[in-house]
Amino acid sequence: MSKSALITGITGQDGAYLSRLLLDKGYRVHGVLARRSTDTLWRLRHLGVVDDVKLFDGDIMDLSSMIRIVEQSQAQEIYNLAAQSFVGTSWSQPLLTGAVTGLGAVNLLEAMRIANPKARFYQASTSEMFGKIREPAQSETTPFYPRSPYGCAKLYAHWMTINHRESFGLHASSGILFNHESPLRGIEFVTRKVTDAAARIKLGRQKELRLGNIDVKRDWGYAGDFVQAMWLMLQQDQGDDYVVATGRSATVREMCRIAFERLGINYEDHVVVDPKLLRPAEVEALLGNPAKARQKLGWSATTTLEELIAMMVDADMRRVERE
Ligand code: NAP
Ligand code: F7E
Repeated sequence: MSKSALITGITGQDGAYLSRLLLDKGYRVHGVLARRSTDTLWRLRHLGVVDDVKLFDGDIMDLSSMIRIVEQSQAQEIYNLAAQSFVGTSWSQPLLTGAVTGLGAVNLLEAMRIANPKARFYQASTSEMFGKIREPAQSETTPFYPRSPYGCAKLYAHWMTINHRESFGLHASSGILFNHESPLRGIEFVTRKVTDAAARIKLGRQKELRLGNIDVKRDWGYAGDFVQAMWLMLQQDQGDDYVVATGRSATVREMCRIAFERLGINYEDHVVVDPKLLRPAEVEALLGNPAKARQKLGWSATTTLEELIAMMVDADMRRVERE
């Protein structure tokens, strides 16, 4: 009998890549589909998996739906990827972010404890928990200092995952993932905003690109690499916490240069810094130390920032040309 997995947030960037990975490994893949008035299946369609996954109506904020779905899917592995994941929005909707991104994770942990305590649990934690960094390279032992309602909500979910592991013996793991991107990244995140704009500018559909703070640094990797680390965590004998990162960081400015150069354009001719896009509190610099993931999981990032941005720019060029 093939293994069964349940993914919340299956319609998001990581949910689509994780679905593809698990289906390729022979899993039966189940997902939670939160009701929306617009089409959210485009990523699953793009990767050619929409007909291969079984979707259940539900919402991470609704405990009863989570209990039913955990029961019905009989999943051995449960991946909690559902979140209000855009940091910018978390200041305008802090309570919704807390309910979905924080309490939502606990709903799912409780659903698993009630309906299927033998399953293995993955929590999508984040480098945003490090926020105002306490060490130049952040590892599993670096103290946290979140800087946004999103970071605070994720920190609650992170500690509740550890607490459920220690209190009830659940096989629960938390992946502290640094920024990871792809052609399936939401357009509101800075890499996709830049690669989409570079393509539009190249094709004469747009003239300028307005950004916020372009001197911040991020450790950017490829989502296709990062979902493998999620799976590896649930193959270990014990649940644990792991930093997943590339170990290289670059500024938004540098990332812009790479993207525009791919199309033979100088970013300085088009990028405008707009103070209206600055965040109320900023995470100035992030750099992950993925040594534990390398040693214990045998995982390391294989896609460079240049390769990642090239992949995204090329995909956006094809898409904008078709429009
Ligand atoms: P994403 O593209 O924003 O996907 C978020 C998913 O959550 C979507 O499927 C969304 O459904 C779903 N969702 C939102 N509210 C929900 C609700 N109330 N009930 C059920 N589902 C709900 O995020 P991502 O980039 O794939 O990231 C996956 C997870 O990793 C998130 O938890 C994110 O916070 C975390 N993370 C991401 C990164 C990164 O760099 N990408 C780094 C660290 C951690 P709809 O499609 O219907 O909106
Ligand atoms: O911002 C700066 C912005 O929105 C990156 C999520 O997946 O990764 C993501 O969160 C940086 C920030 O991602 C613009 O101020 C400048 O410093 O792409 P982002 P994020 O906030 O790092 C973490 C790990 C997650 O867990 C989150 O779910 O870029 N920036 N100008 C801008 N950012 C945006 N979005 N738009 C701008 O115009």
